[in-house]
This record gives sequence, C-alpha cells and structure tokens, in this order.
Amino acid sequence: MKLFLSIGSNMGNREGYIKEAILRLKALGKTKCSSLYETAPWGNLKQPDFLNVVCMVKTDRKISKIFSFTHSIEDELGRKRNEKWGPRTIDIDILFYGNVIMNTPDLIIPHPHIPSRKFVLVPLNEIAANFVHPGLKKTVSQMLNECKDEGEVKKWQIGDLSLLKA
Ligand code: PH2
Ligand code: MG
Ligand code: MG
Repeated sequence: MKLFLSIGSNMGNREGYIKEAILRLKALGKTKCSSLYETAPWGNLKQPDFLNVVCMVKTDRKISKIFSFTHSIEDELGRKRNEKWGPRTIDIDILFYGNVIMNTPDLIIPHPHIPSRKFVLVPLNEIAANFVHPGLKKTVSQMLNECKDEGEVKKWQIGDLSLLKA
C-alpha cells in the first residue's frame, strides 16, 4: 500500500528533526520523499516558519500500527502536545493510506485538511501529482490548482535529503 505522510517542524533544529524522523520511518518500508520546503505557518499565524516534507512509504503494516509508530517517533523527538496547531519539534500526519477512507475519534483518513494546505499539496505534487484522493476523486495536481491557500511555500536550498532517498 502507498502510505503518504506529511512531516513538519518549526522548533529547534528543524532539518535535524525531519531527517531523524525519516530515518526512523524507513523501518516501515521503502520511502520516497519530496524536497524540503520552508513554509509560512498555516492556521495559527503567530509562530515560526516550518520546514515541511511529504514522504511516500510502501508498506503493508496495519494502520493502527503505523499510527502508534508515528506517534512514538513524535514522542521520542521531544514533541509536546499543547495548543492545537502550535509550534512543535516534529509532527507526522497520515495523509493517505492507499484508497482507505476511515473516520475514528483518533484518526481521520484521508487527512481532512489536504485540499486547503499548500504546504502539503506542493510537496505531495512533486512526488505524486496523479494520485487520486479516494473521497474527493480529484488528483493531487487538481487539488493544488484549486487550492486558495496563499501561504508561502518555497524550496529549502540548504536541505539535501538525497542521502535518505535510497
Ligand atoms: N502544521 C500545523 C499547523 N500549521 N503550518 C505549516 N506551514 N506547516 C505545518 O506543518 C503546520 C502548519 C498543524 O499540524
Ligand atoms: Mg499537523
Ligand atoms: Mg499531527
């Protein structure tokens, strides 16, 4: 199954946290990641800029296992759970899990904010422009074209994730 994850950080060594998260996620399966992007904060504007990346992981692990695994990586990398949409060392959100649609108190898949977030759609479009949202039946590139989010999303030149691509 194709698992898509959005990873973000806006506290401390942002690039370091993101690289560490990706290294740990490789335990789930073969990964393919977008470039790193520096992005204006979405939702709560009074916080530092984020670094964001989207990764695709080929895995057949159960979604409950994946969710507890990403949660434990967040805990290990110093994530504190305070305000909604507030600053964080690391955030790992499940965007898509193949064509699965689910809605539980803990987890909604596909992630409900995908169509309204450029910081997700721009990196996602880089690695999976033709992937179809199983609920909306729209491709990633269509959602990006229709997205009204004006927040800045620019390639982060310093970061090089090529080491992690294999
Ligand atoms: N994550 C949020 C809230 N706002 N903004 C950007 N640019 N990037 C994020 O990863 C992000 C955000 C909640 O998880
Ligand atoms: Mg998030
Ligand atoms: Mg999250």
